[in-house]
Amino acid sequence: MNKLQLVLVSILIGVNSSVYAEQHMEKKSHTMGIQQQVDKDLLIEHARVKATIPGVKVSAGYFKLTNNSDQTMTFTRAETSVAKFTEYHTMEMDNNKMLMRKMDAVIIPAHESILFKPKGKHLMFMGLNQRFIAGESINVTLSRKNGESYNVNLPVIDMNAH
Ligand SMILES: [Cu+2]
Repeated sequence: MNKLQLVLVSILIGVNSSVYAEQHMEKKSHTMGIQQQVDKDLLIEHARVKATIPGVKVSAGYFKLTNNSDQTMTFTRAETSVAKFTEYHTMEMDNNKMLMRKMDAVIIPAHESILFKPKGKHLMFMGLNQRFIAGESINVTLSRKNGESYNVNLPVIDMNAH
């Protein structure tokens, strides 16, 4: 995301915050707690991805992933047809700046969960082929190092929602 796009996003968020806050309250009850049992071993909860405005080619996805198996799961790839690049990112403070960094692997120990959330770990979509419109959803394939992959569905939420 370049500087101009960041400014545009900030302006939009600032101007419409009260309207979006109301919509968020409503939407929240719909998206919170939704569970997708992707596989007998993998549960995804509260999955969502941020809507985009025209011209913005990046977005971020969040969810809670639970490994219900007896083995460590190591995710190394993610793909979707609607973005050129999909990466696992983390956010870290560096000299008082939040920096995003690509994670080569996301490791979930047996019977544990990992949380992707705003200002934390996220699934980064870059080079979007289309706008992400609130109310629609996108399909993403999460792949493990051992070759196993899982199809998950991420509902698109307002860009001000969490
Ligand atoms: Cu990122």
